[in-house]
Amino acid sequence: SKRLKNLQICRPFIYGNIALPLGEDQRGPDISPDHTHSWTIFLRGVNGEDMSNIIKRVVFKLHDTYPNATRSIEEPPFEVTETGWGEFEISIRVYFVPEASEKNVAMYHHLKLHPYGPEAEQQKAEGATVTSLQYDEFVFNEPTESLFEILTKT
Ligand code: SLL
Repeated sequence: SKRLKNLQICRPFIYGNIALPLGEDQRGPDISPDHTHSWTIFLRGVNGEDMSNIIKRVVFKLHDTYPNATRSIEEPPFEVTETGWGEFEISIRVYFVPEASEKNVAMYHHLKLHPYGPEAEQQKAEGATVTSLQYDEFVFNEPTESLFEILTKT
């Protein structure tokens, strides 16, 4: 559809991971004995919205040590939960709904499992959840009329 000149629309979002040390009681037979953490990588709106009005699919590319390392998530919530032992870089590629006529965008997130910094010792002792989040914005320059309608619809 037609593009709206001299207009820019931004949509903030959050992406990142949470991780939790695996307790002995959580280790089922299907969890490898060398795995130390369970973690979730996700992308969502700043207020927890799923953003599926503008996002068609999010592809998370995990480390090659994972089976089927490319995880394509076609429906919200756009997230992957796994267990593992190591930190690595996750590539995240976002595909927008066809109405948007926007190119996909890629970003990277360093999966964080281990606490560090001033609170690290206490967090380790408590087995606390580790969180690593980043704020970013999708910037749509001269959006299509259809994308504009989607974004301004209440
Ligand atoms: C490195 N940082 O660069 C390391 C890689 C890989 C993590 C860490 C195992 C998954 C599985 C897992 O946690 N991989 O067993 O399926 O060399």
